[in-house]
Amino acid sequence: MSAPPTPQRLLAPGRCRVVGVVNVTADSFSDGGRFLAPDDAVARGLALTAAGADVVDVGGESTRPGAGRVDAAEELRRVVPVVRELAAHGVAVSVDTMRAEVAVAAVRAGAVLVNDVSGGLADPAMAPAVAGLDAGYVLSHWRGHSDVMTSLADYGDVVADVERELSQRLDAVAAAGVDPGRVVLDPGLGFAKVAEHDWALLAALPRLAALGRPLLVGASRKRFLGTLLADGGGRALPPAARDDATAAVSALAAAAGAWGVRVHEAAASAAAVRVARAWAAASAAGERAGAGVP
Ligand code: PMM
Repeated sequence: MSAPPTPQRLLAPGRCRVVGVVNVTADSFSDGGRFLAPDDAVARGLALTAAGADVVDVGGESTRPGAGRVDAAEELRRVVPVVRELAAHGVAVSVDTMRAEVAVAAVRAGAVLVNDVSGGLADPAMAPAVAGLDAGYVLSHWRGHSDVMTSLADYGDVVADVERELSQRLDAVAAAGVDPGRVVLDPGLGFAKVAEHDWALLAALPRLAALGRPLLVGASRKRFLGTLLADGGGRALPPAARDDATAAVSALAAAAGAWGVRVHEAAASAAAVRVARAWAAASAAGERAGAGVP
């Protein structure tokens, strides 16, 4: 059993990482209730790792549209034992939380990445807390909690607005002491976004990469894939049937240079990012040969 990678090694440029999701929740939109028992959550994390996940993202609070919040004590109770056990197995663990208190406890239990979908906005203590931790920080674009976010999907130019708001948050967390070199940015697909916003942001990954930080893409099983693949009667494809489309996004996100893809099923996305990598390597070799470079 090897030790989990350091945050520096985890964030180093190179191949696109597969971040497997373990929701220790009763009400997440695609897997709520399946992994609420700690043993089931740990087994799921190990299965994701065996299927090719580089990181396992453990969350104790659902962020689906309309969801209410769980209290901090319950979130800690759900998350910390699972993080500790997976880290003890050598798994690189990320903690999906908006609370500083949970982030600190999870890193003490062995997590190497704090995944904050609120980008530090939900808890003013988050950025100062992360500044004191030896962990990476995923900063997502976010405008408000799940109970109100649908009403906040109002943009002039979604790409320009998300780019500006991410950049402002990056500056804010840096001002609170977080080393920007430890930050991964995430466009926050589905968070105060409708389908056209999600597609526009995926298409703009190269532009968002110009913010100078690695990018994480969380498209897995999201609504915009369900509506794309709706049946003839206009009924969205259900979440559990969206994994093929998710893997297609993983290939394209990896080809666009994403640092990572956050997914509920790891095997197909792990294959997809390897295909993208082989394709990119062959393209680069072809270009060198065309230019006469040995
Ligand atoms: N989406 C969900 C939860 N956490 N974290 C990041 N960084 N990016 C995301 O897009 C994201 C996230 C949505 O809920 P789920 O856990 O049920 O997929």
